[in-house]
Amino acid sequence: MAPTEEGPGAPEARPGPDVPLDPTGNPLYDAILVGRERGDGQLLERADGSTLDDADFLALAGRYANVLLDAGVGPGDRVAVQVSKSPEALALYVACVRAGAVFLPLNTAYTERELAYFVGDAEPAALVVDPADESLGGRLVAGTLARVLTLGADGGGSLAEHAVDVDAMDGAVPRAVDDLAAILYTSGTTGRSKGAMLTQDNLLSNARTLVRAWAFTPRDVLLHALPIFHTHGLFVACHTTLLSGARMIFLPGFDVDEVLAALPRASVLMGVPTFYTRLLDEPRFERSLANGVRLFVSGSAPLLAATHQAFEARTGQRILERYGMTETNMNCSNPYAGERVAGTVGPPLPGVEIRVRDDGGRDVPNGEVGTLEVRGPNVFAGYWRMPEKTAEELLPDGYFVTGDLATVDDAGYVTIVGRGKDLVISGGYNIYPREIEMALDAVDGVLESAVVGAPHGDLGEGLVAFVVSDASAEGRALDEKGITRALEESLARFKRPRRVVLVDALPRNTMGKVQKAELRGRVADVFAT
Ligand code: MCA
Ligand code: AMP
Repeated sequence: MAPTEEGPGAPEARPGPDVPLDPTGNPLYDAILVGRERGDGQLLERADGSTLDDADFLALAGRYANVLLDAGVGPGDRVAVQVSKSPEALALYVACVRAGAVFLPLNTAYTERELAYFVGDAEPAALVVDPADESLGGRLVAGTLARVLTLGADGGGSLAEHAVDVDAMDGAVPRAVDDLAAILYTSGTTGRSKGAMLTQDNLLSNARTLVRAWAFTPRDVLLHALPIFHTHGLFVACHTTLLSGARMIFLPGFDVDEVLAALPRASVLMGVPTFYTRLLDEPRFERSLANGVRLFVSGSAPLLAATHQAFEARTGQRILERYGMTETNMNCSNPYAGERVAGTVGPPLPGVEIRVRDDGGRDVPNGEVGTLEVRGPNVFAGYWRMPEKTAEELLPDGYFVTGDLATVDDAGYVTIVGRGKDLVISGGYNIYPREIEMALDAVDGVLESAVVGAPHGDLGEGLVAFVVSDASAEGRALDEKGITRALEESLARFKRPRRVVLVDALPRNTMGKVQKAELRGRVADVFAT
């Protein structure tokens, strides 16, 4: 399907000139400057009501950028960051852009063992962690030249201390559009995480497309309750705001009381489906609270049509569902003006091409299921130091194989009907069962395991592990609690199974492959209340 100039219902709002008053030669930073010049000078409001304006934010990012340069971070060097969400953490992202560095955000839930893999693989020139984790940071970079800096949720730490002594960077380090701006790790079916390399243009082109498609203007106030270590919270939410001159209410996370209190001051909410089910579970969430919100966006996981309908019944508003990936940013979106069809993710965004193919690589007709492939300026540059994996998923003609199963209808709307890849999405976090199975199999007394997702009212899917104990490991009585405890060191909390079922054997087909569909059937109701 060819790209369209305009998305369906694309609004009149235009981003305006692309060059700031004082261009720096760093396209992403110049776009942020243009955006901020368009606004009213305010950037965000914190949960406690205090505010941060553009001038202070940009000056802070400029000082952080010089601290990074002084720490030996050069253009193209990775800066790995595992810190709490805060305006200062966002300034650190912008500092990396200005310093020409490659921003590498890490989930705050990751354990030392998980972090060791990312740091070893990415070889960052600097690692920024919470002040309480300074010695952990030291262990992670031991034997390398990488510098450890700290940044706390309150903005304190060694980054801030060094920043006092330096001037703000004048402008930014020039970059080309195909230079890397970020690496985001995404797990894979083999259990080994892959670093998706995102260029300046990948991020910029998609952000500009979204600003236009979702009609962002400087009058918007985005209620930001997502984490900022993933594409959704960092690029989709922050870039649309930064580039359009809009403002944010910047909350540390999704706390239903804080969200309900802030909603009347917001014009846009972006969230994973769990945000919407949690709001609907809350009797205080009344239509009047949503009256000033012009756009509710959902993504990162399937939004049940029932949730879409219940939300409309409660608020009179139709959630706009969109579809993206770490490797591609956003690919498809229901229209801003036009019909938002529940259960679909809408047509491809302007500039994005899609095709749906069968296992033999042939295009399937509309209405038939196949693997979704996407192409466009949003598609990443490949996996960090994994040329073979890149070649498997990024085809010679530029299409990226998403691994999602989809249909397209005659109006061009895409429906994600399933996943060809063995993936569970829990509360918007992707979990690849292979990684969990590898951790389980390493537990003393476990012979083998299989992990599946089961429907979960709050999280969409919850993890269930089937475990076969090793009969030869005498005296090792395995139980659910012991197994879960044994995973504490190796896996972040959100990746630990919520149920462990001990079985004598795993069901296998004649080829010896574990029949996960059968296992899913066994636990379809396990989280039903
Ligand atoms: C927290 N826990 C979880 C999850 N989050 N367990 C499984 N799945 C999760 N997603 C753990 C906590 O550690 C805690 O453990 C227990 O579950 C209950 O925590 P609770 O307080 O209920 O959770 P929360 O802190 O309120 O978090 C739930 C959440 C959060 C708000 C849904 O997970 C979240 O913000 N998710 C958004 C993820 C996201 O941004 N995804 C975008 C990826 P214990 O009980 O032991 O203390 S980007 C992407 O996918 C693409 C590009 C796209 O299209 O956007
Ligand atoms: P990630 O690799 O973390 O960026 O997650 C990307 C995956 O999330 C996609 O390949 C889809 O499987 C899933 N996803 C994202 N948005 C949606 C959506 N609106 N509906 C269904 N699945 C989605």
